[in-house]
Amino acid sequence: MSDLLQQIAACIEAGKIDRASPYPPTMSDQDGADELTQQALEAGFTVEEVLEQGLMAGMEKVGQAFRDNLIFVPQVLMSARAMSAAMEHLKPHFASGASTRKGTFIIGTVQGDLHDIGKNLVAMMVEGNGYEVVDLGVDVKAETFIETAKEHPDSVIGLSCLLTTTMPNMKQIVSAIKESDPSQVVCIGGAPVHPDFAEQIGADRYAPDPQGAVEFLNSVH
Ligand code: B1M
Repeated sequence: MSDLLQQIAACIEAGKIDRASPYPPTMSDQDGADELTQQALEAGFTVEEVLEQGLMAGMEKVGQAFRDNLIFVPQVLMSARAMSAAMEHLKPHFASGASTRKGTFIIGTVQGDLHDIGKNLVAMMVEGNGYEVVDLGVDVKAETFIETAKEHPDSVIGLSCLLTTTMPNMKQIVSAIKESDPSQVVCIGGAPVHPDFAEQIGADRYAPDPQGAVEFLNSVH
């Protein structure tokens, strides 16, 4: 793997946002995820290479260290901030430039869950593939999804969830959406969920990744 992509992964792992950031002290006066991502794109690395071999590779290590109690929430938050700063550089590369939209995708992380990096990636890629995206953010209640869908007829709702403890909330939200409008199409995703769970809770589709969400939307529209 290239040095530059390894450096990006190291910045995500260490929570080094940008050159100006004093955290971590061992990396002061060095470029952070922000500058290095820009440099990688300018050097000709593809968005996919930067995302997979840089950002996601770094975040994977954060996840392992967090699980093993080697790092704690404040450090993970710094990594998340570094990742968000880097993702800002990827956004323009996903922009479709299409003047007419293929449809509307309403996305949010379910109630009780504050993880938004994966959800933001899905939103970015779906938008880049020609859909209008209404991003409701994190900790979103069933009523908010339902009210927003009423404002956007023929939309598809996407629910993200990263915690096993918020999977029951996802179930409750899908039930409430379907009760309000049985024809409302709902797609779910996130690390702990799987196709069988989608079927059990009455969601129309499980998407394993952003591309899966795009493919599902293309099949609906
Ligand atoms: Co949290 N956290 N976290 N965390 N966190 C996990 C999820 C965890 C697996 C870490 C671990 O123990 N190894 C663990 C969950 C364990 C479990 O449920 N079994 C965990 C925990 C326990 C917690 C807290 C409870 C910790 C605590 O307080 N003691 C707490 C909960 C807070 C809450 O939500 N109420 C918490 C807090 C946090 C931070 C706030 C510090 C931070 C989030 C910051 C943010 O998002 N702005 C954080 C982070 C960063 C993580 C890890 C390290 C990384 C998550 C991430 O962004 N991954 C994570 C460990 C891990 O995942 N390895 C962990 C990168 C992202 C691109 O991947 O989100 O999976 P992901 O998205 C993927 C796919 O899942 C998919 O596409 C994306 C791209 O491929 N996808 C969809 C996602 N949504 C989709 C929707 C779709 C389709 C595909 O269609 C609609």
